[in-house]
Amino acid sequence: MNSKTNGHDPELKTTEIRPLTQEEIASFPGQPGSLARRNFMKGSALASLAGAGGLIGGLGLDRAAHADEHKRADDHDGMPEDHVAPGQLDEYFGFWSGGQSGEMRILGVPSMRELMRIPVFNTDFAIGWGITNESKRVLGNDFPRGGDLHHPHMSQTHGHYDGRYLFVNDKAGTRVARIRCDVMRTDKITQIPNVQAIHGLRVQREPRTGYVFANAEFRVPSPNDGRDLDDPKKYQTMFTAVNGDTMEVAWQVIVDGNLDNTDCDYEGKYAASTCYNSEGAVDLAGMMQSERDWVVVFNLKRIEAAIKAGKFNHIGESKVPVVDGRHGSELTMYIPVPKSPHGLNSSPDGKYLTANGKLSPTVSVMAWSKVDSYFDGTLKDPRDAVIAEPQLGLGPLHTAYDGRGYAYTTLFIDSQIAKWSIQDAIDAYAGKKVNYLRQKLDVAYQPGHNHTSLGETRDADGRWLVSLNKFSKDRFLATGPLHPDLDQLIDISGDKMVLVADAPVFSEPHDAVILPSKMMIGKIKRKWDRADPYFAETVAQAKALGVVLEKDNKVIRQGKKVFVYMTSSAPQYGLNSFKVKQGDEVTVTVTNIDSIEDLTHGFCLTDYGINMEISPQETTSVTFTADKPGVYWYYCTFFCHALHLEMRGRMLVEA
Ligand code: RUQ
Ligand code: CUA
Repeated sequence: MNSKTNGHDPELKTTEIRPLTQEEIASFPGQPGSLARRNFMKGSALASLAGAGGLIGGLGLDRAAHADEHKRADDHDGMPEDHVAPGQLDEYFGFWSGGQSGEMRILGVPSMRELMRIPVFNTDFAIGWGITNESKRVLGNDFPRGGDLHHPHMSQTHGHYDGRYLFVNDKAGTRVARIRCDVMRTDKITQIPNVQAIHGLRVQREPRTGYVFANAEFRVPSPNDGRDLDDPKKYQTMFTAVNGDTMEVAWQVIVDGNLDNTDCDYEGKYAASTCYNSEGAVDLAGMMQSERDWVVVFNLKRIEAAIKAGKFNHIGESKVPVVDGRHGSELTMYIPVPKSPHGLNSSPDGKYLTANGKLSPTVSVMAWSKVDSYFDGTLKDPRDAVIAEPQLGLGPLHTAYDGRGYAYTTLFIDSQIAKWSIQDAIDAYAGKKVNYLRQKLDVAYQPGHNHTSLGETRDADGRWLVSLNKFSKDRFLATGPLHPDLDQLIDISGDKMVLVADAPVFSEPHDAVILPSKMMIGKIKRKWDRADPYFAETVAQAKALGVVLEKDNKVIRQGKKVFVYMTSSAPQYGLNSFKVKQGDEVTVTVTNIDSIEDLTHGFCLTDYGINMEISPQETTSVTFTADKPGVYWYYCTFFCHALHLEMRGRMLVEA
């Protein structure tokens, strides 16, 4: 193993867990007074922070000096720890956000192999997402063609992943979506009213999900119908709770400031959000003025009671109950924390909540018990909920946990992950002379989120940590001006973090969740059930027309509407050809009667921009206007048989 993997302190032996001395900390690159190379780039990053350049400045990374710190670590038997031999299965699932692609991805961990993509807010030609009738029922008919997906979180029951759903946000389209984990398909998308840009998203842990909490980031006039355009004082944003079972919006809370990330407790009492721009500004300089912004805590019971008592309003056309949670409200608590805080992370022991300082080198640790005291009136100053504020380095964005009392915080500007002891940080804040910092690990480069296996549940197992880095610079073969992002896999099972793998990723996966694959045993279907609700409406329509999908191959005309039903069974469609008239509205429904696992067919209609996937026992349909006369071949797009290329037929369109 490369002894310099931690990048800073080869003297500090892995076996030796002791608090670092002040000298050791001072010698860390990134600490004030350190002469190490990293200070050089930090200087420029800080300089640009002071200007309007923001956090992205100062990325003049010195690759050569970095190289030996980032060699892959090998374990004792010569096999890299992330090695998963051909035919072997990964021990963990990773559910990865696809960022600006608007999709989700399933990865195997530790191999970091991409196993599957799940289209959500995007259109996807392979699956026909955004093309088929079934997907349009989920997406809506005039859906925005794309999305910006940041935060995937799995539903929980009593603080454990329960394998039912994944919930995700769309910042670009102000939406929340739900993915069924049994078939790994998006089944509901909800547009959030009255607000703009859903960013932070988390799920209720206790007793179950339950609520899906969603933060709207941008402040806008409400209703946003053209009024108050030039009057930012009247802009506002809201915290939203969605019912995870029905995917209807349960309620909204008006807040001060801009909401960023969110999390909740382990008892079902509170949700909380980081909140920046307490200044209410609309430009960068204005937003960075205050030394402190807030963590806003939402008292769920009080909000529910207020709504029950009728103390809410409606905004514009929306039927959603909206309560006022601005300063002075009994429903909320505003905890001052430095400075434009970003990530918000509950510790798996259920005791603490950390807000990551972003523009401050600190992470603020709050105790949920103090939140109790605030709402029962015994704690007067909300700031007293903060019980530790460790100084970790520059640009803390997100914190993950290992279930052993350690926290791992990404430092965006330092390009490092800091490992620290929660208890020691609490003791240090109380005045004891202890050193909470355990290790800083270089990552390449500029980490945003990090995530530990099971780290947002009671089951945090301290096995893996992934650092989701925003830049890869020169760590991969050149791919043109657009570089991949870089997700780095880190072994945290020992005393020291050890970097074990680099994985290039497309289009900014902000966040991910990681859980043992054995938790999903028996939960994931390997083929469709004929009674699946995903295509139930299509089945019902066929039934109404007297069609038995599993065996009928026929064309039914109703005026200018034509319904084409066919089966698919390798290597043939049930219909060799069908005839329609120019201008007809045609619905083609294909039922894959093959029941062998993995025997998927496609239906692609040439020159009509149509493709769809039909997996074993699935029914898929598409509706289009036959606006071009002539012969149009349809063919199978999934290689299904030795005669796959022959699996085709003709649509004849009469002029
Ligand atoms: S946010 S890089 Cu969209 Cu999750 Cu923190
Ligand atoms: Cu069916 Cu290829």
